[in-house]
Amino acid sequence: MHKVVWNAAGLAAAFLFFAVGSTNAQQSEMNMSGMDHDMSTMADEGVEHDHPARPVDPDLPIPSITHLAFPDAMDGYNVQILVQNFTFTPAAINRDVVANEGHAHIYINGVKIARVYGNWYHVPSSLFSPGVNALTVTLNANDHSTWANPDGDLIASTVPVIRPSSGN
Ligand SMILES: [Cu+2]
Repeated sequence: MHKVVWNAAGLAAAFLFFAVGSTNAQQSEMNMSGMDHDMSTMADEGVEHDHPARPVDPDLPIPSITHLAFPDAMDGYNVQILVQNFTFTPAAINRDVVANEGHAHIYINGVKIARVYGNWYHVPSSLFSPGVNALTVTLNANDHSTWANPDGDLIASTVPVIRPSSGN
């Protein structure tokens, strides 16, 4: 099973500071109960159903991803995607798969909202549900399959994002 794992510190930071760092499935096995567990399950299902997992080449440096969500002064969040051992290659979309290259997908609560060709993306608040949402970013190959670690975990990160009750 692919897992998107939550980080307790990240969840707390979402409430306190609004701009939060992502968890990395490779680094965190912290398990929490209740709401965040439900959200990670939702995100996980959406990712799995949309695009099959594709294992990375174990002989190359393993790609990794984290992301940050900064509240935008006008609306929604600006998402900064930080990758290692990975190159965004939008010109090669839908062409042959190349190791450690491709693009990203963004999901809210397990539902894909966009294909992303670079390090920044704006998500309008209208796409979020009221309250806490799971904002997930995956690394994808040119054929849209989702890159996975040799152990089978999707190369993805998830942060909790709050849609304030006053926002629309
Ligand atoms: Cu894609």
